[in-house]
Parts: sequence; structure tokens; C-alpha cells
Amino acid sequence: MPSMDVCFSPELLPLYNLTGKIAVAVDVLRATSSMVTALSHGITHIAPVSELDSCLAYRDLGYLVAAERDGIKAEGFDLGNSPFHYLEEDRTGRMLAITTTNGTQAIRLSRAADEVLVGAFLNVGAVAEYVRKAGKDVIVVCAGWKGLFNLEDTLFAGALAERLEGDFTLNHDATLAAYHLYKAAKADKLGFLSKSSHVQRLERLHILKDIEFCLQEDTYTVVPVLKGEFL
Ligand code: 3SL
Repeated sequence: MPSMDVCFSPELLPLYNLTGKIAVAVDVLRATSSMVTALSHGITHIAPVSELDSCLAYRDLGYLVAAERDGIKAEGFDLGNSPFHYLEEDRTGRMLAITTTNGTQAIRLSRAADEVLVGAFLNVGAVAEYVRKAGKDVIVVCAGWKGLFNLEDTLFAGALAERLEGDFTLNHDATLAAYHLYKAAKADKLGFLSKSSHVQRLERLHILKDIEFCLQEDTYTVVPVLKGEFL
């Protein structure tokens, strides 16, 4: 039976062997939730980029360019990092390049895996279905915050573990921790996360509606897969 493991921060990735595995990169608040929303609302493909300069360069190729640093839209870019950018305006047929503080780095740092998927609560059921069909070991790579652990990405890992229970072994300590935290949080994720650092950071920026949106489960069925430089 394949197994599921969790890496709580990209800084810990050197301790994991990703060969032969599927990595699910997650940054629930908000990068991977925004990407899943964008691809579900007409964006044709996404370039997840590490640096501001290289992201901006995509504009000359006709891309929408999006950038966030410390929760705030970076100057000179078309968009920041809100899923509502793709809900409140029609972006159908557009290509997107995006760089964010943690999420885009987690995706790029997972590339040693056989496949890199992008996960969020918004598509957790579809991700579970994808990895179940693939039948390979899976590792959730939590984006965290600047190398540190965060609670919301851990809850996503727990939600995925719950969906995979019975078909995957869940006996890594990190997976068990995520699973039990999710069980405790499931009925009221927002309440459970209310004191967490990134929820507080986003609340200070008055974007509670983004948080509520990103905590919804199974809104979308898209499973973004990294092919070369693009999702
Ligand atoms: O760190 C990231 O990648 C972002 O998702 C952070 S924020 O939610 O846009 O503040």
C-alpha cells in the first residue's frame, strides 16, 4: 500500500527523498487556492515563479503578472494574490505568471518528485482521487511561512490524509499529527485558525473574505500538475 507523508516546511525538504513520489505543494492562504481558482475560471496556464523580476518579464510575452510579498500586492504588477481576482473579473483565455512569498517557492522546490500537484481545500477531493489512481507514495509539501511551520497547510495535509485513509498508510508522525489536527478543526476551521499567525496577518489586511473562501472544500475539480515550468 502506498504511504502519505507530510513535510511541514520547504526548509525540511532536504531531509526527504522525493524520487518516485508525488508531491502535493500547498499554500492554502492563499497562493495555491488562487491558482486552483484561476485555472477553474479560464486561465489557460500558470508559470509559478520565484523572483519578482523574472515574473514581471512574462508581461512582455502577453501574460498577466501577479505578485505578493508579505500579503500585499507588489508594485507594478497587474494582480496580487487573491482568488477573487479570477472570480470578480473574466480572465478567460489569459496566461498567468505569479510569484508569492512562500507558495510559488514550495512548488518549485518540490520538483525532485515524479510529479508536482497543486493542492488546496478547494480541490482536496480531486487531489485525493488523482493520487489514489496514481498509486504512488505521496508527500504533502507545506509552504509554511518563510521557512516556519504553519497551521493552515498542516490542516490541508490532514484533510488529504482523511480522504486517503484505507488506501494509503498514514503512519508517519507528521501525517498522524496533521490528521488529528484536522479532525479537531474540521467542524470550524476558521475558528480553529483564528489565532494563527497568517490568519491574523490577513485579517490585519482586511481580507477575511479570502480566508473564508480558501477554507471551503471541494469547490473545484481541477488538479494542476507542473509540466516543466508551467501548471
Ligand atoms: O506566501 C504566499 O505564498 C502567499 O500565499 C501569502 S498571502 O496569503 O498572499 O499573504
